[in-house]
Amino acid sequence: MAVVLHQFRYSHYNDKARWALAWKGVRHERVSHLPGPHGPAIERLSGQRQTPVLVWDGEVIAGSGRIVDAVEARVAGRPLLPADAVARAAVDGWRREFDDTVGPAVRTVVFAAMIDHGGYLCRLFAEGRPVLTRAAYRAIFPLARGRIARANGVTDPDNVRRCAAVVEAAMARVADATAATGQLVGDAFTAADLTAAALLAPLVNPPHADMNRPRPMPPALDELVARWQSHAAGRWVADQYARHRPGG
Ligand SMILES: N[C@@H](CCC(=O)N[C@@H](CS)C(=O)NCC(=O)O)C(=O)O
Repeated sequence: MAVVLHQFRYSHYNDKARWALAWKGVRHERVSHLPGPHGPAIERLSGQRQTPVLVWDGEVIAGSGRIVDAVEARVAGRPLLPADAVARAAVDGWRREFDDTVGPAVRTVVFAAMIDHGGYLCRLFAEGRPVLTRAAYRAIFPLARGRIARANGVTDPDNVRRCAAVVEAAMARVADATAATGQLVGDAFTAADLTAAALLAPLVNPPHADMNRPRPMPPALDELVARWQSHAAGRWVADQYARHRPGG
């Protein structure tokens, strides 16, 4: 079995895919792409430009939700989707809301706190690359800054405020929904918890090697993380990583 995950480091949609693979114990290779230059290679591979893309024995699966479903379908045991139809509909509802609305809002709020710190962004994006690649990436970053800002919704302050409100509401809902059993649906870990915890992780910087961004962070990002780490939903995210995320 050959499984290859094409990914970005520290990316929350990518962490959904990494989490599903880890949860099911799927051995895989990871190919980290540089945001920006990744486009042509990912497009050749999958016909679109976003990561994550999983290649499983030659089959190309693009998109974190499709990857979670593919891993669930291929690997028995440790189910992420409940058999019960009502519980399954509830899991699907959480997944839809987080994939379509909360995930993009989290990205905007986090990028707004670091877009003016090119050195830090380049460090995040290019971590683990040869020194010359990192230097070249840093040198071209000022030219790419505008496009990165637009792509992540941070050029319009009204949009940043709207996304902050989406994040507030999502954190309140998660805190409320998990208060009774510790999970979003029923009392077992499901794809709803995996999706919500991974997509909220950039707000919390959970102590897991895949999502714990290097320090020191830009001051605005430090403040954002400190605020959400102490919120009930932020503690829930950290707890999901500690209890349900296998590996480092
Ligand atoms: N709906 C997609 C969203 C994936 C996504 O937003 N990927 C971002 C990284 S977190 C990306 O590849 N952005 C680069 C681009 O759009 O060119 C999924 O669930 O996988």
